[in-house]
Amino acid sequence: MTAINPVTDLSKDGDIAVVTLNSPPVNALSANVRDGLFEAFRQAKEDASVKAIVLICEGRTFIAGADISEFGGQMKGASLFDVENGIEDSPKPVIAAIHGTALGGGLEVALCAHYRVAVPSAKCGLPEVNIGLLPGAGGTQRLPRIVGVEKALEMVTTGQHVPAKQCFEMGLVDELAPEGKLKETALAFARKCVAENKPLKKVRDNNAKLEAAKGHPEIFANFRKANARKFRGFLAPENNIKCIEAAVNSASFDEGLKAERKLFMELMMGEQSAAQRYAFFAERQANKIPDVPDDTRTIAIKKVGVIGAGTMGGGISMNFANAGIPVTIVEVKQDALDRGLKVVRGNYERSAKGGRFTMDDVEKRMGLLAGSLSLEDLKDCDLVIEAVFERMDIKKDVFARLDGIVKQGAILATNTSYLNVDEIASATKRPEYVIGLHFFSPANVMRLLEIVRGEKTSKEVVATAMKLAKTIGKVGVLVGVCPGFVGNRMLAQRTREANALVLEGAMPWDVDRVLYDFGFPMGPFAMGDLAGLDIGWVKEQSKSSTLRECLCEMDRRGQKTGAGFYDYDENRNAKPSPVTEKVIADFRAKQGINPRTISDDEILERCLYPMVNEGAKILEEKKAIRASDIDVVWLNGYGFPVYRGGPMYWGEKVGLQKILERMKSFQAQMGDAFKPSALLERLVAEDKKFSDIK
Ligand code: T1G
Repeated sequence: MTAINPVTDLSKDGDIAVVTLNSPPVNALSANVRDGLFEAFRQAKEDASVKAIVLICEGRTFIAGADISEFGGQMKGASLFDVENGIEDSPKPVIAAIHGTALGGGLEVALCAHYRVAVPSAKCGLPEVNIGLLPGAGGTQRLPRIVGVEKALEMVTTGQHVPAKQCFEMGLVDELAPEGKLKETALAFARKCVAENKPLKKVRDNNAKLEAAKGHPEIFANFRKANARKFRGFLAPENNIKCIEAAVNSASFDEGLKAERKLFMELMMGEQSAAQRYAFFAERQANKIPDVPDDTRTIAIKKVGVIGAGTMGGGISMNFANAGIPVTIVEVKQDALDRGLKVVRGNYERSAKGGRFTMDDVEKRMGLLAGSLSLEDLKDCDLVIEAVFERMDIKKDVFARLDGIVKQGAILATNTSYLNVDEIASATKRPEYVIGLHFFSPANVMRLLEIVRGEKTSKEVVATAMKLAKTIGKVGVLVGVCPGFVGNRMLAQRTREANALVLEGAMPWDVDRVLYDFGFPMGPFAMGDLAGLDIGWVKEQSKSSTLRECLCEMDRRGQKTGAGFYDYDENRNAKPSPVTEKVIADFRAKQGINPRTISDDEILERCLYPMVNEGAKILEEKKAIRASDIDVVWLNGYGFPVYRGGPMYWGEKVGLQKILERMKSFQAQMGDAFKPSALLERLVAEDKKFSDIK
């Protein structure tokens, strides 16, 4: 065994060389890894006794891509192209042995090997699009040569991780190894290549699947059309598509490579990829809690109780069933329980119909959900989550009862979206075991989980909740107790301004258009119609005191009634409503408001700058650990466009000085709702950014 460098070993098993990488956490192609690979393959090729070469990785995964943390800096060491050419030009068979994930540059390196062996649990993908890039080391030119143009388009624009079995069926993997037998299988495969003098097939030379797509531009036109909505605002998907087009239309592999390089650099030098790479690390940074070390003891969550089988309770329960954790769902009435479980089954069956999993999986998941009408059935749960009505008295009563029923050492969690978790905890004798788990509706879909740390919540419970978030596939962000925590507290700023702008002269569809064009999936008024304008509305108490009340009183309660702020056709397509226009005109008249024309710029500034300012207040009050956590909340819970990084990242790009000045000017015109936070003032005075806050 020769240590080529700290992360690369070269050894021999008979006449087969084995190049082993061991560069935690994911064997990313850092300078060290590239240098090690380049040198190891050089030596293995020079060694006359070596007849074939196996590339394998230690640790949790095969190479998971280029080292994203190196981007933007001066690249040192061997280039990835040097490494790839050194492998592809080898006169001896090279076999890549894949476990875990072969992603991005990792799959690109594997595609330069002559053959690929993988265990069934492995996955392959080119997920660069998720960080605003594209496979810039030949991936867009080699992948379609194996899997065909249509599948390549899907893989590079979704970044999907394709299971090894599918890769094998597509020819991306040449042999599946039994789990735990990857190295032996790869060595045997290498020996077979030598014994049978197997051809050293280079993926780059295989053009058959490209030929089939030549002269069919409709493949790309149809793909663009089918995905226009999903790719809206993003630059990377289009550049990925162009690369695949170049593979089909270029006269040679090298010409296609040149096109790929140009399209890659366009993205690498752009703002979107910088924002998306920031978002990638921000999501992982959110797992780090300064006073809760990684090795903090956690509580094993083997059995979960959920109180409430409504939309939230059912959605929450599905997350645990999906992770194989049994759930007891408690309701007060049998019909509510039955209805809730029926909705859950319906959700699962829709996913099965969509091919996401089998009907077998539906039964497995449903088998993990038990219904009950008694809290007593929760006594041996490790975690109980209440999703009952948003009223403090009801929640405190539930917690007091749970405290007397559920075993000691179990966690009692509230799904409240803004109530005071400390006050809820005060209803129990175990406040250190009380925490907020704020799921976002639909709870089985939305990735964000605001984890609300109470004053007395123990470190073990915090660590358990953060770990549980990952187990159930959520993005957990630790937040502090305050009205609306982080997400809804900032949303309140935007909602207030959106409504004010409509009273002052904008139309709901103006505000929605500006925020939609900014990159949100929909604006606040369309969102209101979708959710229903009558949430929390009480007919008997309604006094036409807001536009919402006026519309609800007219039974214009949103999409469900065919009209709200917008009018809807039978396919729920929205269009601006003359009825709403009149309601607004009458309402302004009653309020003595003389409408004025409001620019798109003012709409955007009035909706977003107060959010940035509120985020600064949240940081001041230590209700979030870092500005990037606030961005993670908005990226994963509210559809903030990831290519803008999140409200705090975007605010820094706009310039804190400019935001401060505009906030002061709004404050002078419209009052203290725009009063700049002390932190914003200080950062501007010191010419610092949110990321400078320690
Ligand atoms: N570069 C640097 N660090 C990375 C990394 C990467 N590619 N991938 C993960 N990490 C770090 C991550 O920040 C975290 O650090 C730790 O590893 C565990 O990650 C030329 C240009 C592999 C599926 O986009 O999808 O190749 O927080 O928490 O949930 O064409 O990481 O522990 O300090 O996510 O088990 C393409 C990105 C790059 C893959 C594992 N590759 N990574 O998930 O662990 S661009 C990617 C992932 C490229 C080429 C192009 C996931 C994972 P820390 P984790 P996980």
